[in-house]
Amino acid sequence: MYTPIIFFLLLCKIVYSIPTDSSSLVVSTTEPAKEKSAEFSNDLQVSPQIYSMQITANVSNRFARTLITSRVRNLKKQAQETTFSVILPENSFISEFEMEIDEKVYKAYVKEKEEAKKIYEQAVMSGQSAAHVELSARDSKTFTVSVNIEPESKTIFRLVYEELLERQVGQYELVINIHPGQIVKDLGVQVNINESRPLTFVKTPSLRTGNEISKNDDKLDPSAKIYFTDKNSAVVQFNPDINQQKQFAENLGGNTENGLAGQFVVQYDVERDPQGGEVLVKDGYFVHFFAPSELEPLPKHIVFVLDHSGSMGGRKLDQLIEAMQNILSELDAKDLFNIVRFSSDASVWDPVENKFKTVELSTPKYGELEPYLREANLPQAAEATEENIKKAKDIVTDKSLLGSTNIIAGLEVGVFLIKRTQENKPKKYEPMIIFLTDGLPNVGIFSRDEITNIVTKLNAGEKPAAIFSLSFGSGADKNFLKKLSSKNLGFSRHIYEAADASLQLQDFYRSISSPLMSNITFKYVDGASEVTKTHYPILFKGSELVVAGRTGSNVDFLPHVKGSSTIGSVIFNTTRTEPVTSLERLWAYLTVSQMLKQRETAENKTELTKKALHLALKYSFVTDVTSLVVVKPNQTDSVDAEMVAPTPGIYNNYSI
Ligand SMILES: *[C@@H]1O[C@H](CO)[C@@H](O)[C@H](O)[C@H]1NC(C)=O
Ligand SMILES: *[C@@H]1O[C@H](CO)[C@@H](O)[C@H](O)[C@H]1NC(C)=O
Ligand SMILES: *[C@@H]1O[C@H](CO)[C@@H](O)[C@H](O)[C@H]1NC(C)=O
Ligand SMILES: *[C@@H]1O[C@H](CO)[C@@H](O)[C@H](O)[C@H]1NC(C)=O
Ligand SMILES: *[C@@H]1O[C@H](CO)[C@@H](O)[C@H](O)[C@H]1NC(C)=O
Ligand SMILES: CC(=O)N[C@H]1CO[C@H](CO)[C@@H](O)[C@@H]1O
Repeated sequence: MYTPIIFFLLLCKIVYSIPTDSSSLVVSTTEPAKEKSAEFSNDLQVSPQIYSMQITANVSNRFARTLITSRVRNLKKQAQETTFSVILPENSFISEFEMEIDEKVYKAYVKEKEEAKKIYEQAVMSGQSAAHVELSARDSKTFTVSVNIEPESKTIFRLVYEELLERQVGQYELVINIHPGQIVKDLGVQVNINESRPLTFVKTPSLRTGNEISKNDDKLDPSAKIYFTDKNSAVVQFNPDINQQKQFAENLGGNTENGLAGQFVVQYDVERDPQGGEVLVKDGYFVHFFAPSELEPLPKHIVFVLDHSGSMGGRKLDQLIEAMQNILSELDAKDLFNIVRFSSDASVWDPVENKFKTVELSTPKYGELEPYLREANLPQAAEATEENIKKAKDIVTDKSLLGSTNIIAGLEVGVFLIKRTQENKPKKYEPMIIFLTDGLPNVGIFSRDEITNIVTKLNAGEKPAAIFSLSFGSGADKNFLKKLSSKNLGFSRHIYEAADASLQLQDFYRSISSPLMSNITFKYVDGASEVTKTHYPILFKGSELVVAGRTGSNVDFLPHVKGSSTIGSVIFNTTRTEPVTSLERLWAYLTVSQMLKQRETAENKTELTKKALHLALKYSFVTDVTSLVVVKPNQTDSVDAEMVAPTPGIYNNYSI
């Protein structure tokens, strides 16, 4: 979900951003400052000039706090409008924003959403017009504010956002979007990494557009400076001068006049604990990082449930075929797999005859097909032998497509295949379904809630399959897939319809291809409280599980981790480290994020909203339940001065 951010700037501006899937951003503002006549100004600079943009990020215990400082000056002899726009990672929360105008600082406050919305609507009624700003990057959200700058004066914007870096494929990645919209004389990024464990590497890969996965490209090598201050700390600096900014802009496919527009990325990892992970304790808070380094991947039974309806035709199908060629190659020799296709019907790949066999359903009663499917003698799961993989690679290139999208048929057959393998094979296989669709169900069962309920019920055996859903392009319902996966031990991903779709699919597969442990439970001693999620269905190689909480007065705080792995059921001990910085905000961030995620799919959101709101206000996080309010000078009657000074208590009223 994106966070709409509401701004109230008295007298001059209101900006209400509604980030959309497709990337355009709606911003409503007042009329732009009137250009009087050019003769008043001798300089050729049209818009206000950003003469400095500095971005600093402190990363400690994988928690990043990023500050963007943008200094703008208006060289003209009349007032001009300037827009401060920032793209930030989807999972981050803005926590501070201020503007400095004529040496006076105007600080924004985080407010309950409805409250902020009322002010916004009030202002809209007083007549604001709308404008569009194009700014986009995948998995991101945008923050925009516009203000007038007085003639020959300066304005400084400062924005802080925070996020917990997620470990994927063996590394943490801090992504910094740089989009000043013009060449900036003094442009710099500094990242300070301070970890509790030794750093194994720190890298700065090629700059990215943020919209396509690209290979490393020498022309986009940021050539950033990396200094190791000690074995746990490093400083990364990137200071492209005017010429380099033009060069990068061009190589990223943009207009050199608009300056650098792309992502600067820092990747790193830390030394791992071989077993239970490290527990950091400080000031009554703890954080537990768990990524065991000595486990073998579990064998898996993976069922691909792939949309083969008419809408997949053309480029999307070509990309899926290309991705499947690589994904199939990466299966482990110990794995089992099935391929199910669905369009108007479902069909199952038969490795013996190497063809897809349609599951004939005359008058299907979905949710109760099991007796029928048992009779139908569906093909067995294939072992991931070289021969089977070769056949599968060949058969998936078949491009015959049928009209409709029978999602329930595909999923019910997929869940059945998992269940049957569990009955037939005494050896434990980690059950996984990869479900990909580009559209809405339009045959079989239409109701997405009903499909979710049926599949969840069918999948509720002793060892349910983790269902990973992929929405391909804009035609699929992301919320439905999110709910389906979150109720079935998995998660969903969006595959953007673009030239690199096949790479996106492969990257996704790589992140889940090696399950190391299942049924993982973190055990904490008495006294630990307000602990985040402690049970996880699966841990993948290269990722990490993070649990945070409060320790109370217990000083000998050493938790255990239980779970199943290739060596059977294990109980891991942990090691304890003293962190370099406070853990409180990390704990608050993780707690609020998990509550908001749970809230997305909860039937009754009341209690979760209340709890998330309480913490978001306390720690000043701009989230789905809170908004930012800034009051600029020159107040008018249309606003209650209470909005300027935060009065805790008043804004705890909320409505859904
Ligand atoms: C980073 O840490 C330094 C030293 O602790 C501090 O002075 C600076 O304000 C921090 N910057 C951010 C963005 O938090
Ligand atoms: C990194 O940690 C050291 C102590 O180990 C501290 O002195 C320094 O200020 C920290 N730097 C940042 C940026 O937090
Ligand atoms: C998962 O673990 C819990 C205890 O840690 C155990 O009671 C349960 O039976 C396990 N479930 C499976 C499917 O192994
Ligand atoms: C964990 O510690 C306990 C004693 O504190 C010990 O008996 C047990 O063997 C340890 N487990 C592992 C996996 O090392
Ligand atoms: C949701 O839960 C709250 C209490 O947690 C309750 O007061 C409210 O009636 C519930 N709403 C619905 C629609 O069930
Ligand atoms: C009513 C009021 O306070 N007006 C002020 C608005 O701001 C300008 C300069 O920023 C002042 O000159 C006005 O007096």
